[in-house]
Amino acid sequence: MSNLWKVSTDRFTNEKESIMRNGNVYQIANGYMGYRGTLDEFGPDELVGITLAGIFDRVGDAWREPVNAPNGGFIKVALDGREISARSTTVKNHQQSLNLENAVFERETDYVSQGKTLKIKSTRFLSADKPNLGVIKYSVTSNKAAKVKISTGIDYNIWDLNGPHLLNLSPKKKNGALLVHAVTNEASKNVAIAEAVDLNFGKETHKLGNKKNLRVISLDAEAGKTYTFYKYFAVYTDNDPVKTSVNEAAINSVKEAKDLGYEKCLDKHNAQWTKKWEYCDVKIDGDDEAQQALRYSIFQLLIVAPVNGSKNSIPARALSGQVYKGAIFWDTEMFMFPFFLYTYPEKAVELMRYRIKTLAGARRKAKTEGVGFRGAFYAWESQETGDDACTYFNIGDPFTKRDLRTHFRDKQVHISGDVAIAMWEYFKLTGDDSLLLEGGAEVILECARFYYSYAYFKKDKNQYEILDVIGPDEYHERVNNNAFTSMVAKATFEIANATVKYLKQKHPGKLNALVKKIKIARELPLFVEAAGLLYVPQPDEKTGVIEQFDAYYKLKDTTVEELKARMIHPNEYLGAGQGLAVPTKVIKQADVVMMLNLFKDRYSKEIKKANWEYYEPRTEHGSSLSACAYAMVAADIGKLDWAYNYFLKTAKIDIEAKYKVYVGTVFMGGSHPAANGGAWMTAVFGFGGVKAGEEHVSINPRLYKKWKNLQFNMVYKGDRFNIKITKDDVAIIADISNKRKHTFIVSGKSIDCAPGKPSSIKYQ
Ligand code: IFM
Repeated sequence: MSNLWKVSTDRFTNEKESIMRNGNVYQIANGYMGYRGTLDEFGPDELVGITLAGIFDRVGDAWREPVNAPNGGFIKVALDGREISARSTTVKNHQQSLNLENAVFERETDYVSQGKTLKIKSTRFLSADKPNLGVIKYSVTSNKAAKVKISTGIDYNIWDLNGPHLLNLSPKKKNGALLVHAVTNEASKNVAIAEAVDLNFGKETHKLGNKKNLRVISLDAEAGKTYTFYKYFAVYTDNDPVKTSVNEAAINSVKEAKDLGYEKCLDKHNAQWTKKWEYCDVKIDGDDEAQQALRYSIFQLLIVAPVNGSKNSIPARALSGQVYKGAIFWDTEMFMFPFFLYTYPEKAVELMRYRIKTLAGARRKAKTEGVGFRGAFYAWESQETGDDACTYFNIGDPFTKRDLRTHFRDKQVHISGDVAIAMWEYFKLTGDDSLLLEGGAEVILECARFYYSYAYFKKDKNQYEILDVIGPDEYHERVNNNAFTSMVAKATFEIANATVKYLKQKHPGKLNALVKKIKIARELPLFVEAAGLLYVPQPDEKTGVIEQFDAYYKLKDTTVEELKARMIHPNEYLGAGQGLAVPTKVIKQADVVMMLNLFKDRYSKEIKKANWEYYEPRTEHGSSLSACAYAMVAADIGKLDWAYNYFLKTAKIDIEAKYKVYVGTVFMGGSHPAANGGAWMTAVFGFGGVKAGEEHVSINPRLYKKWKNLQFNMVYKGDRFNIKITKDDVAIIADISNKRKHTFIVSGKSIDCAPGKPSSIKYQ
């Protein structure tokens, strides 16, 4: 593989599905917005999307989803009066690429029209330095003298799944900048996009019409001469802390960028990217395929990391569009958060602040869901307020087109514990208690409170049970004693107890104030009792297998293949009321295996092996979250070939883009940041065998045979380390700026890593 920092193609396939998939593969983003990897001249038919983070809207009864902004990157050329587009003009050559080093998208296309060849070249990036800003360099060259017309500006024909979200779209030209202002349908939030160009050829006129605010540049192009211009666009909404108005902010932003110039904007952007990769890259020596897939996965996470101070989180389909309502699921805490926690804690904290911000919504959900509960029941699909965007009928039946009742929203209660676990991990691994004090402790106690009110106490058994839930395996709804969920609930009680203990010692005044504020004093001893008496299904004494939920063993044993052979429609959903998997043991995704990975220290290798071997043939992997759990546990139990295959499956999901695009009647064509996080976890936790705890970091390497070495950086308790694992040893370099010495335990051998001192230890 030639360049492991690039993803590229030299083909344009004029077919909607390919354009859709490429839109995901080549997307760029900067945490504030995503820009799909579409061509400059494209519009809503080609699914151009500039999806904004953290601003949502609803139209009528349709699903609430993130707002897509008008496209300030629009550029279309006409050659001798004929419009040029990859959809309608002969494409002689086409190349497009995504540079993973700095999230820069480039395309170069040679078009043939009326006997002339027109070369279009463009380069675009969304600034990592100024998150509201997008920058484009664009050039045209005709091989023969020609009349060239370049129409560029803002296209406010917007691709929406459930829109239109922007009303009163009003175009303007002000002091040389183009502007489109609009308000969101539901909350009347202001959204503005401005555009400016730096251009020194042709004659410019202003043109409005067909939902476009354009400048049209006409020129008599000389044969073979390249005409280049620079374009800046900026998006502002009421979510931004603007001093004047969103209009002013957007216009000022593009003017400033234009004054600074393309190269300087790019330099600043690149400097941010250098820092990102310095923290987050993972090097695999000896396996280019794995290296590229993993780097691409890391890239996917980096482009959607929330902007500092935004208190935003990462949606399950990132910023690749409005799929899954742009909502935040457990995907973030369980699959993406570990990557940020170990490499880029300033982003991890943002993800947690989002959960603090949405605690009120989680409280509302607890009160109103089912019979009404106490505490915090986090939204299954969370948007900006934390109220649940998940509907009770969340999947459509492709046969009848009727909506199917699903219980994701009301019964997938493990979500609250997933949040509490991440909150506590942040404290444990950073040693920074400020997050606990700014609301994290409150989140944890409210999650424990929720589970206490959800649990049943069975007097005859003297145990608490968590009944009527959905575990990660969504094909089996409303089950009792799901091992994963119960274990997460138990851990939540333990974490709540540990939080109280810690605050009592270190911040007694703050603890008292919190206990008073949320009136929880009477419940605290109950959490201690529940942590001890909560029932979690245990491994069978003979087989070691843990029953996924009560009476799972009574279901029909069949194979995934047999089940799939019975499908009538390629998109039919296997769960909900009547799905094919419901009466069988076939599960959608890792469930018990997910639990064994999450709580890896609590189970022996034998138990992990028994369960992995039992559940693996029964898992359909109908969710992109599944493969990495099987990969990590496989690595843990020494099934390295299996681990590797599952690793590639999770790591290649978005670079290969072969995923299904419909489940039931729901469009799912977006990217998969949870699987991307799973790829990083499999490399570092799985093959690297890294686990950071309260006292030390342990490393139990199990390098894959193809890999000569695995190298990565990590942060622990605020200090940075570079770790290189070879076949025989582990070399650790503690950064010179580290504040203190830390203990690493490599395959059972303890090693003290002092600032600036390289240490190496043989593990074979
Ligand atoms: O959170 C997941 C869930 O586990 C399976 N269905 C898709 C969701 C979003 O990725």
